[in-house]
Amino acid sequence: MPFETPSWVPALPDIPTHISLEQFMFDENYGRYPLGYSNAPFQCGISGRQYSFLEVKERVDHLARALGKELGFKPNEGSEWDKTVAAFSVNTIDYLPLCWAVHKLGGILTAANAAYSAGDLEFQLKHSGAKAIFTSALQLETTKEACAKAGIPPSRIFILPIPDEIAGGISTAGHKTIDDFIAEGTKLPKLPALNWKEDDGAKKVAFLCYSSGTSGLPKGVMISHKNVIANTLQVRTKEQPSRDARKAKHNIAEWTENCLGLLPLSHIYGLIVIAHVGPYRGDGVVVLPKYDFKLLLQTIQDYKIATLYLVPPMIIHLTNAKDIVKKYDLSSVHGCFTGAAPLGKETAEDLQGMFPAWDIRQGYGLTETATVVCATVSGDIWFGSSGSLLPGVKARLVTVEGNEITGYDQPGELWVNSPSVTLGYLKNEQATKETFVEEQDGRYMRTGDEAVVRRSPNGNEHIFIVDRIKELIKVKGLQVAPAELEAHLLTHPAVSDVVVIGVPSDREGEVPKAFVVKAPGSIEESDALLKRQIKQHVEKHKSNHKWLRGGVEFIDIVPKSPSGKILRRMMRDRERERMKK
Ligand code: 4UW
Repeated sequence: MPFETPSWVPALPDIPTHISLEQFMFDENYGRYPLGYSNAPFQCGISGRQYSFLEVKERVDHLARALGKELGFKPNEGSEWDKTVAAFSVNTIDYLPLCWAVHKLGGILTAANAAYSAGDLEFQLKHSGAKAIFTSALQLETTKEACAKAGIPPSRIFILPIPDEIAGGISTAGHKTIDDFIAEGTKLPKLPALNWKEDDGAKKVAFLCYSSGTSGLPKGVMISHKNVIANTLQVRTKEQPSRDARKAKHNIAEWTENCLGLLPLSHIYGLIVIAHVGPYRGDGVVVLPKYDFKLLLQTIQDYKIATLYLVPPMIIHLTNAKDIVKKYDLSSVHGCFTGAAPLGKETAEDLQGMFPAWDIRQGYGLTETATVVCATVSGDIWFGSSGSLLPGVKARLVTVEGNEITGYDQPGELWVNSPSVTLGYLKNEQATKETFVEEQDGRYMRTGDEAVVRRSPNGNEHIFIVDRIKELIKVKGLQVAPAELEAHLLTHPAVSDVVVIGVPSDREGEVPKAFVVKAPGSIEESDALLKRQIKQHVEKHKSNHKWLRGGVEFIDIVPKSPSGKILRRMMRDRERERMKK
């Protein structure tokens, strides 16, 4: 028997499957907060620029008209795969309007991490078959380099504007901006609505986000319109009772608030939890394009932010900087939500000591489950726990031998069934088959995470993520695939074999470390020089968060199974033992 959602969680409403995400976000028939009363969905935390929800609706409409004309995309013609547009930008208030305009055309938005190197971006552009790209001034050079290699002409590189103080004077002249398109769109005829039938939204892809899954290189996760609609409704439904309680406590009829849009909107946490759930329930997202600690504190104070969405390294930053933090008025905050990597119990307690009134909550999820599987909610918080299951989710715990665990406190791999479980990996049937499995009671995603279920003092079943079985490394909550770094390191002449693992880091959660077997010819060089060269080989070609901050160590042999598979876990356990000493 799988684990299920507690009975006190309200039932999930019907999930519409004949509409696109854009319709879901703007049409009041699907349960959203009334458009006219919503906060501005996105407001720039630096310039203060914002548009009301009704204005955003118009901007999306005009953008879709002009973009459709420019790229030859029509809402009801051609496959969504021929209408893929990439976004490669720091956070801006235009990021989501761009996504929704692409959806209005029946297309796919592929979101690339703004920290990507040209090589990383080139891979995603080629793999996704993107036909055009929107980028910001900061990423323009990298975009040009990647597009030249991926066959996207300069005329298809468009700009998402960012505040001048962030753009640092970089010129984007010669490239159309989103505002140019919107101005043009006001003069173009209205587009026909999408003519989707029941279930089309369950099959059509809205977002293509990249994740390495349980092993290997980054893969394109096909996220349907239904997946995102489902997760938005799942989170909203589970949180509704605590929001209603807050409304009652403050004796107000309506409740909208500001939340923090600092985490990358290109990552599933930002894209779904922050940028869809927030605006759908009428909240405003205060968007920040970069992580700067004092700017963050100032923004919380100035914009009276109520909900913080953070990752554990940022919480550690807060608890390590008590003297700075207390100079700011953070009294507007009532909730701090964290996920993407484990938040230690001690850190949560430390933060609670600083802010006794805050609900310090944790959510767990994956790109492949678009997004949240379980989360703690106000009134049911247990530090260390990732909370109980969202409505519509079933979970199994399975041992290495394939036996199902139905009791408490016994670890097993977490398998998840949910309407938000995605369609699979693009052009990778093997990985899709291994990761998404049909069981008698539905389709499950094998998460590659080890979990236990525990019963809380108030009788609720909570999920604790206790370890990672899969290869993934999480640096500040962002994915790094060891196999990608290993393949790259093997191209260095001094490396004859290599294994990369994640090692703990206070600042970043985890960082990659390479264990290298030296190539015979390279033995002459000094170890220090070789290590530096190997690190630089990564720094030259890979995004900053993939750099070997855990160091390089030389070893004689990479431990492998008889079939040649790297025994990564053995390396990791060995390293953990060494660090304990
Ligand atoms: N504890 C331990 C956690 C946790 C975790 C994720 O890059 P992806 O594919 O996706 C994410 C999703 C983040 C997220 C999900 C749900 C949610 O509520 C929230 O907001 C607070 C954020 O990061 O990486 C997925 C992998 O990240 C690890 C785990 O290994 C998972 O398979 N992970 N959340 N609370 N580990």
